[in-house]
Amino acid sequence: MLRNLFSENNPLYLITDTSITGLTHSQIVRKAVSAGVKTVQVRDKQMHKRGLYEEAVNVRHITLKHKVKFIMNDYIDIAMAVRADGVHIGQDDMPVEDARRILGRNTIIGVSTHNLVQAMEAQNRGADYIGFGPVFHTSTKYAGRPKGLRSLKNVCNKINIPVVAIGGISWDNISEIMKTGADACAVISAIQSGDIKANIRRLMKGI
Ligand code: TZP
Ligand code: MG
Repeated sequence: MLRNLFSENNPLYLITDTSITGLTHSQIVRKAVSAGVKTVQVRDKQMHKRGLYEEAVNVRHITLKHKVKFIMNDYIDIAMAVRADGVHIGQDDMPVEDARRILGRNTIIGVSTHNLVQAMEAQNRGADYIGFGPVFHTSTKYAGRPKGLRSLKNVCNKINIPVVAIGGISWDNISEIMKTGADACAVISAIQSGDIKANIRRLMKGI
């Protein structure tokens, strides 16, 4: 079941960033969901935990109502408390096996990776999907040198679990991303800079 994580849905994967719009996570999610996004990740490296938990509760209500997948970045406990569909963890977070032991088989675990070795390792350790990037230059976070479309394609060819491309994805390159075999595109600024619904419609046209 988890194998077809993104295929039957819209492959646009929103990651929230409240610093771009000044909106709350749930306000961003509400707009994105009404424009047709089917996977959302709540990501906040600054917010205190109580406030983030309350936002996660709100996002869970919206996403359940609209049958949208809700992935929580970093916080396994918040994900469990609100019954999120999954968590997304990075190279510096706890190993996938330990997250799996806590979360069980039915919770999606995604792992950020930046090269094929990390991607293979995440797959072998039991991740349900990997994020791979940054594919293109991004100003949203310091994410190292862009990996480019060729390495994305190579990872997609060699990895059996879904691959979510990330980093600098916008309406003018999203079709190239999808041609590499990526299963989904994670987008921050190209959705949240300006009119969220219009940006989503434009991105969806490019897929
Ligand atoms: N991980 C790798 S690149 C990135 C993250 C969180 C930021 C992507 O943001 P944008 O604005 O879509 O380039
Ligand atoms: Mg993390």
